[in-house]
Amino acid sequence: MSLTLFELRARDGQRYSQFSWRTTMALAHKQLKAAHKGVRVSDKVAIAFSSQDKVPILVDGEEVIADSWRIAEHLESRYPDAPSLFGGDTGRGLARFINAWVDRTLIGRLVPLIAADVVPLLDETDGLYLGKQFERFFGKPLAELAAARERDIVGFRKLLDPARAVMRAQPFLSGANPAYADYILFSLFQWARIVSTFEVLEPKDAMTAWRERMLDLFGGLARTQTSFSAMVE
Ligand SMILES: N[C@@H](CCC(=O)N[C@@H](CS)C(=O)NCC(=O)O)C(=O)O
Repeated sequence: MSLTLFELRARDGQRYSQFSWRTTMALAHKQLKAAHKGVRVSDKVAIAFSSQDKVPILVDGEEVIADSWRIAEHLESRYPDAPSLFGGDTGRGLARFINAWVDRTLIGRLVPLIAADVVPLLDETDGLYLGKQFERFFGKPLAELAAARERDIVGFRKLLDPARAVMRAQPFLSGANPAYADYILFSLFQWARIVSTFEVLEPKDAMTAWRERMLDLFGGLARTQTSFSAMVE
């Protein structure tokens, strides 16, 4: 078995792709080791072998799988004896809801507040590429988006209420232990802490305590291994 994960790398090695963090956490959950290969966001030639233009991409032996959700499903079916990412078909169905909630609701409300902080972490070509992509997507200059963030973060925090209610009752979204639904939500906060010093969560928020628990998982994997060089084997 040989596993390679292709993910984004910033100029100084920061592993800033939020979707790739879902896969990194899923691999750790499954107790699988992978080689991590960094790619630049504007370099589509490096990932042309996957017949699409986004990361994460997992190469598992002869198989090439793109898209974090599809990768999670692949890991679950290919490694059934390792700890489960979903806890069965019902859990998989509910995790799919969390995937859609994060992708369709939360990302669009947090990313614009922090997008301006990402560009200086990239080299010139990548910075221009991603900056333009953000501006096209959110329809405003990055500086304008960032200027409103102290106000707009309040609305984002409110959106977390369903998750916050769960955290008051149990330590993880998935119950007593973390699973893929937690990794999906966590990827957004992990991205934010890698690219920005902006306080997304308030210190006393139950979500902050959950984020700390997530950072502690797998020997502090997400807390310590934010830099690409630390992951190269
Ligand atoms: N639905 C995909 C989204 C992947 C995605 O948007 N990846 C971003 C990085 S976090 C990317 O590769 N962007 C490059 C581009 O859009 O050119 C997944 O879940 O993996």
